[in-house]
Amino acid sequence: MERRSFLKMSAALGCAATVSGCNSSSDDANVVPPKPPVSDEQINWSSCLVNCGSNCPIKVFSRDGIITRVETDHEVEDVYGLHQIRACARGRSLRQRAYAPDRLKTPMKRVGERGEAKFVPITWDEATQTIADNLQRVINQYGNKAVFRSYGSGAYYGFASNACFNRLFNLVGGCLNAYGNYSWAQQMEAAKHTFGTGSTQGSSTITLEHSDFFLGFGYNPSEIRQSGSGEGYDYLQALMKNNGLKVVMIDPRYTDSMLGKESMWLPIRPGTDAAFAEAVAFEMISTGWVDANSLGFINEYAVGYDAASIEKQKALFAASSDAKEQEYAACMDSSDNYHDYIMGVGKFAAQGARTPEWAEKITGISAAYIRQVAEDLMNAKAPYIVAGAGVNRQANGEQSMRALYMLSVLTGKLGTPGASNGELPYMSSMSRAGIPTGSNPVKEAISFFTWTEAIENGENFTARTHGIRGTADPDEKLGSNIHFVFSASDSSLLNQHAEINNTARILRDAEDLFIVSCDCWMTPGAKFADIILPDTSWLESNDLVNDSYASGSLGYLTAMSAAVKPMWDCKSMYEAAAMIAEKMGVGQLFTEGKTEADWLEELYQKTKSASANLGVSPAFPASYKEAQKIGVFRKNMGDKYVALDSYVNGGKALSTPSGKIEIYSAELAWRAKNWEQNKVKGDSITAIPQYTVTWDGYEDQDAIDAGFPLQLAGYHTKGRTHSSYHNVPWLREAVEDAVWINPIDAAAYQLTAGDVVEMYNERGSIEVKVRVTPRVAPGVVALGQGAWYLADANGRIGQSGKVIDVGGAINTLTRYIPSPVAKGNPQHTNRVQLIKKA
Ligand SMILES: Nc1nc2c(c(=O)[nH]1)N[C@H]1C(S)=C(S)[C@@H](COP(=O)(O)OP(=O)(O)OC[C@H]3O[C@@H](n4cnc5c(=O)[nH]c(N)nc54)[C@H](O)[C@@H]3O)O[C@H]1N2
Ligand SMILES: Nc1nc2c(c(=O)[nH]1)N[C@H]1C(S)=C(S)[C@@H](COP(=O)(O)OP(=O)(O)OC[C@H]3O[C@@H](n4cnc5c(=O)[nH]c(N)nc54)[C@H](O)[C@@H]3O)O[C@H]1N2
Ligand code: SF4
Ligand SMILES: [Mo]
Repeated sequence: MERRSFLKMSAALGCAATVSGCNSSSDDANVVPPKPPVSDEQINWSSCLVNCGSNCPIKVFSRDGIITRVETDHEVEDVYGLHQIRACARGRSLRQRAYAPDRLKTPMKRVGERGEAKFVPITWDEATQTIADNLQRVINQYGNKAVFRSYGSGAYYGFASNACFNRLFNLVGGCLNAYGNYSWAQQMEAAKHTFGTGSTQGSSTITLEHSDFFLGFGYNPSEIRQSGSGEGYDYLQALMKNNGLKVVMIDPRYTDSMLGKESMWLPIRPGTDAAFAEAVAFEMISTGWVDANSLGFINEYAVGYDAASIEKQKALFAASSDAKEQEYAACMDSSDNYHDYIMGVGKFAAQGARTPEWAEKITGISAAYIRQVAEDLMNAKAPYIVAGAGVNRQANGEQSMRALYMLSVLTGKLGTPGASNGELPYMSSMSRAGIPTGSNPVKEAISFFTWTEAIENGENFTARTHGIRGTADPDEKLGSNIHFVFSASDSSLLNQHAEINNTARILRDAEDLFIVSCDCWMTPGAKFADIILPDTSWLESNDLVNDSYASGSLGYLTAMSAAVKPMWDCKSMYEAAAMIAEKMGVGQLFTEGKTEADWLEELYQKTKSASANLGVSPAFPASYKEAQKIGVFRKNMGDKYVALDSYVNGGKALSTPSGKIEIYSAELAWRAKNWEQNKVKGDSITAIPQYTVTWDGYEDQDAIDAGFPLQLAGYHTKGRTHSSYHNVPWLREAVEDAVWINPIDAAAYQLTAGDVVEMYNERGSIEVKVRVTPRVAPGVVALGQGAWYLADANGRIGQSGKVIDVGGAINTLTRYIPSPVAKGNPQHTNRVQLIKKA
């Protein structure tokens, strides 16, 4: 019998689902059956609000103010479309996380050296007064550009989110802005300069049912979108509907998105996807296929395939009255065209053609397989190409992404249902009103990744040197270093940012730097704060949240209600920001005289009217309080977006400078001439996509000569969402933190499963266990990112000359070098060496 039917039947019989408690003998007729232990539990709806792209609802059971257990959503029949939003193992461990021994219980101030983790408890009054005083002092002394709220993707609240601190800053003159993100920085720039999009306008996952060939680069929805309603589930459903679909996966690791669902796995060396794409392009062009099949499409919809298309666009720009377009024309050079580059003719004669044999040596994938993929692409009527963000999180990941996007252009099938352009699949989500942040009087923005450098040298940042935005000309300086960092629901303060030893040095050495951390747990970054504010956890919160950004075709909204009162001396981010605002004389402006309940009612009503015609199930009730009783509202958004449909079939120009697909980007040609480049190997910008040899890449002979023979690929593991959930013992048991090594390499290093190694490079040393597995390409080792940095208690120094990180954080090994165009994070580009520990 199915569990559901058993439950239904036992309920109908009026007895609990515990079989032993149900006895129908007549002797017992007057005996009240013992109550099942669950009967007097209170039920509340909460949500898991990490940055994994879903916000799964969580059903919280409590008794007498104590959380007894949590369950996932199984409120509706599990029929695809309006299906159950089942939480993954992380969400299901939320009770452990809420009651973790390292919960921050009271505000604290630093008494030791920064990073030493010596704190004493203080009152909320003292904590918020100290923050207010220092914030005002920094603003008076250096201006609002010296104030920065660091990244913070740890809690996707609607109301009591870290946006509350932006609201506060904007009331006192603003703070330095940041553009870009750790997830997609390089690909956002690549997509913008190719398609005029933001990198998430690929065809929706469910349109895969119309495809006849799937080509995925670093595409791993089964591990990164684990929610029962996420992209991973949509992907499975599409594969089930389209049983004959040929699926080729290209990844240095054999991921859970494969496990038999793929037709072919091609283990590629990290950072070499552009070489692979160029060899496929060579096959498509050199066989005459492009001329015969797609040249018409390319000529009509794209600029840059050949010299003539570039000359034509150059003439249009030269004749424009727009000064910037005239500058573009002056930079454009038609000898830099894609055809000549791939074929190794004209300007590129010396470098030679991008043949499969050339790419085989770089990628590790045989020429025969490269030809096979090219063949499949040429034969496909609706090829669906998608590149995951692991490909972009590389030194010059911009080039890899642009090179992969090119393949979709060469097929000439864009706009056909079932085809896609290489971007991440488009997914809509339900709208939800959040706390208004007001507007920021400060206009300048740095790249999110450069904040540590901006502590030391922000005053000298310009657009030309660091890609800052919001200044009048490329040489105008930002004019201030960062002196105040507010880190809220954020571990980028240390653990999630590149090169931990460098970050720690900067935070320790900064001359005048005040740091606030607002978190729920004593994280590695919180140890560097001057003041720590303890936030309430999700299970203690009332809030309103939507389905986040990658929840697939199902949209949903959860009206969260607190299962238990704020524990210890914790307060929400809204309350914390309101207290600081009060101390800075803007308390009334901040709260507008409203209570938490008033805000939530207002935001609920706004949300409700924005979705009035959407037809959510069940319908939204009149008040927020009633909505909290219901908990979850869902709507099948039915995404059927086809990439570039409105351009190819609807005649709507793209928002690139030319209005067309840009194989040749005039803006990048301009930046190649005007931006500072070539500070390190691979730091270069080119008008057309080109495979680039980078520092710590496969072809970085300097790093190999320096003693680092293995490429280290990071990945997002099922055991955590970034650093979130690291402190849950169940998850540490379920997903072992071990570095994957291929049996060929393991034999060379004489390693067997379970051995402990020191993995190191010039940036640092970590100690980790080894997992020997053919699921990783030879010459590559792979480690899940997000483990918490922990310096060895005895200060043991590793081969790197740095204290060994026994926590095993991959960012102890990553390098701080902003990428050329996006100034983004290259955290998957690393070279390392291993030694076995005795
Ligand atoms: N379980 C879990 N889910 C998560 C997260 C998490 O931490 N844990 N984080 C969330 C967030 S914020 C984000 S941004 C996304 C991240 O999602 P992604 O960026 O897609 O995740 P990654 O694991 O970094 O990379 C995906 C795959 O790319 C492969 N890869 C790495 N380098 C290369 C390369 O050079 N070429 C090719 N072809 N493949 C490569 C990796 O082996 C991996 O299997 O995941 C989200 N979901
Ligand atoms: N080497 C390497 N580094 C990476 C990546 C990689 O692939 N490799 N991925 C990058 C990516 S894609 C991303 S998005 C970033 C993510 O980096 P972060 O945005 O820093 O994400 P988390 O590590 O999840 O940290 C979130 C923090 O929020 C805290 N938190 C959780 N719930 C609450 C709450 O209710 N209130 C408060 N106040 N705090 C809370 C958690 O304890 C944690 O400290 O990491 C990046 N770093
Ligand atoms: S980590 Fe993501 S998939 Fe897992 S429960 Fe939380 S929101 Fe859902
Ligand atoms: Mo991310």
